Amino acid sequence: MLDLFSEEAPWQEPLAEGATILRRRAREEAPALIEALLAVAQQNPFHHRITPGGHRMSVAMTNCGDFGWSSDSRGYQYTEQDAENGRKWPPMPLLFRQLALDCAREAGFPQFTPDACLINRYAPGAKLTLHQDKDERDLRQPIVSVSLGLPAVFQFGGFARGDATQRVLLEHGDVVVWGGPSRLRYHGILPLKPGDHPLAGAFRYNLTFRRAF
Ligand SMILES: O=C(O)CCC(=O)C(=O)O
Ligand SMILES: [Mn+2]
Repeated sequence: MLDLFSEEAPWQEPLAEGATILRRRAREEAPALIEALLAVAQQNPFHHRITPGGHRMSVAMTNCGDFGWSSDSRGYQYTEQDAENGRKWPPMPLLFRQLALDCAREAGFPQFTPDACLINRYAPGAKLTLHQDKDERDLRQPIVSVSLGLPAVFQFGGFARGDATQRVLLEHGDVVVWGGPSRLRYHGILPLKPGDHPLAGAFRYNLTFRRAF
C-alpha cells in the first residue's frame, strides 16, 4: 500500500517539563517491532490481569526483559517470572532496547537503562484509567512509551488524580518519554475506537520501557 507519510521525518512536541512526544519516531521500525512483540506473545501470551480491587483489566498484557509488571489480588509488582505460568519473561529484543535508549537520549535522559518492557494490547473499548507509574525503585529513570497500530487518546495530567489533563492523540509510531519533574504525572488511555490498521489489525499495542529495580 502506498503510504504518503512514510517519508515524513519525526518531530518533537513538548508536553510538560521533562515530558516529550517524539512524533512518528518509531514508524520505520514499527513492522519489526510488531513482529517482535508478537513473537514475545507467542512465548508468553497476553493476559487480562485482575486489579487489587478485583476487576479484570480491559487491556491485555505481557512483558519482556529481566522483570515484568503484573497485577493480582495482592497488588502490583515487578517479578522475574510470570506468576500465571511460573516461567521467566522472554528476553527484551535488541531492537526494543536500542529504540528505548535512543528515544530516552533524544528526550534528555541519556542515562536510561531499562530492565522491563510491559506490552499492552488494546482491543476496541479497552482503556487504562488515570494512574501513576510508581512501582519502580529509581524514579530518576524515565518512562519510554511506544504506540503501535490503531490510534488512541492519551491523557496526561498532574500529580493528583483530579487535576486537569491534556488529551493528545497518539498514532502509530509515536513515542512519549516522561521523567524528571513529570515522572509521577497521572496518565491514561481513553477507550479505544474500533478500526483496522494495516499492520496491527483491530488492535493498538503499546510498549512501555521502565527501570524496575
Ligand atoms: O498505552 C499507553 O499509551 C500507556 C500505557 C501505560 O501508561 C502503562 O502501561 O502504564
Ligand atoms: Mn502508565
